[in-house]
Amino acid sequence: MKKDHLVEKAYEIAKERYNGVGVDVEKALENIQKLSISLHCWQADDVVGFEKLSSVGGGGIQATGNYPGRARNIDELRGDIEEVLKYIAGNHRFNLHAIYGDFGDKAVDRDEILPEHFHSWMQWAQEKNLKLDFNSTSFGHPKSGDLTLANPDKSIRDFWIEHTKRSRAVSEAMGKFQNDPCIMNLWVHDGSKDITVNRYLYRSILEKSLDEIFSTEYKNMKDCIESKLFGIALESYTVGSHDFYLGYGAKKNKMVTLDTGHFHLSESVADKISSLLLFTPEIMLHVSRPIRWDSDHVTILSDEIMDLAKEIIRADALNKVHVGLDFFDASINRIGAYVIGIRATQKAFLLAMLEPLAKLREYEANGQYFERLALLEEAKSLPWNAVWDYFCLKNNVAVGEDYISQVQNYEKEVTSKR
Ligand code: RNT
Ligand code: ZN
Repeated sequence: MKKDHLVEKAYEIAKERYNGVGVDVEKALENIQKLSISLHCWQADDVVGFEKLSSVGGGGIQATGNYPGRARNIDELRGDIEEVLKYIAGNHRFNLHAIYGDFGDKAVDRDEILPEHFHSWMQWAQEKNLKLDFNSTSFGHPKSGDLTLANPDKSIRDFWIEHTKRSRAVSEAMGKFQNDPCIMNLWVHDGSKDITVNRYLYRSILEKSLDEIFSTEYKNMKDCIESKLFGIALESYTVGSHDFYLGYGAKKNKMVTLDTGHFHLSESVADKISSLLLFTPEIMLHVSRPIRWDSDHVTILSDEIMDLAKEIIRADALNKVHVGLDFFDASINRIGAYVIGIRATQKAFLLAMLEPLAKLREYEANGQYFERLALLEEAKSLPWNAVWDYFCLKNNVAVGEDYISQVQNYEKEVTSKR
C-alpha cells in the first residue's frame, strides 16, 4: 500500500477514535493550520550576524559546536530558511536580530541602525509570506561587557539605550510594512560573574533605562521583555531576572517572554502561563530545551513542551500567546535542527488541541478524580500521530521521517560546499 493511502486510512480511524472521547479532529486540524510560529534567524549562523564592524568582541551569548555549513551571509541564510520552510506546514513568522541587518559593506554601529537596513528583509519576508519579528542585540560588541542597559557608566548605558530605541523604530517600520504588529524582544545579558553587593543598584538602573526606551509609543510594534536565570561567565547574578521582568511587565503593561530554557530545570514554565495571562497583556514564548545550563539545545517533543502547549490551549489563550523558537545548536546540521524544533513545537500544540478537554473537565467538576486521571493517561496514547501525519500530507510536506533524506540532500548539494 502506498504511504499516502496508509496515512489517510490511519487518519480516518484516528478521527473515529477521537470522536469517541468527544474530540473534534477537524477543528484541531483547522487550529494547528493557523498556528504561526516565529522562526528565529540565529540557528542558521550560530548567532553571528552580518555586521561589518572592524572591532568584534564582547560576550553575552555562546553557541557551541562547529558543524560545517554555517550561513555566512544574507543570501545563504535566506536560502537556508527557504529550505527549512519546505518541511513545515502552515504560515509562519521570522525573527531577526539587529545584527542581521543588510548593511552592505558599511560599518553601521549598533547606535546607528535604521529601518532602511532592514528593507531587503521586509521585501524578502513579504515574498515568502512571512511576518517579521525583531530583537535588539546587546551581546557580541566591544561595549557589551557585563552590563549594558544596567551599566552605571552613563556613556555605555546611553549607547545601548539608543540602540534599543532604534531597534523599536525598526520594529515599528516592519510592523507597518507588513500590516501586522512586529514583536520586539528585549533581552540583555547584564549580570555578574561573582558576588555583587549592588543587586538593587543595577536593577534600578535597568528599570530607568527601560522607562526611557519605552517612552515612545508605537502602533505597529509590541514589546516583550525576556529574563534569564544566568549567563555563561555571568553566573552569580542576572539583572533581568524573572521576578524583575514579571514585576516590570505587570506594572507597566508589557509582555513577558518565557524562554523555556531560562528557568531552573525542575521549574514548570507551563504553570506560569495562567498567572501571566491574568496580569500581563500577552505572552511571548521562546520554545527551547534546557540541558544542565541554558544550552539552547534543539526543541524536542518533551513533557515540558507538551505541558506548556496544553496550558495554553486549556486557557483558550492562543490569541494572546505568541509562539517563537530559540535554540542555536552548532553541533548538528542546522537545517535539520530547525526542522526538528519547529515540527516538535507543532506536534506539542496539535496534541494539546486533541486533548479530550470537555470530558476531563466534566470529570473534574463532578469530583471524579480517578476518571480524570485515567483519561489523562489514556489520552497520551490516543492516535494523535495519525492526525499529525495527515496534517503533513495535506500540506504537502514530508510525512514522518521522510525529511531526513531530504535534509541530507540539501547538505550534500548546498551546505557542505560552504
Ligand atoms: C539568550 C536569550 C535570547 C537569545 C537571542 C539570541 O539567552 O534566550 O533570546 O537567545 O536573543
Ligand atoms: Zn530566548
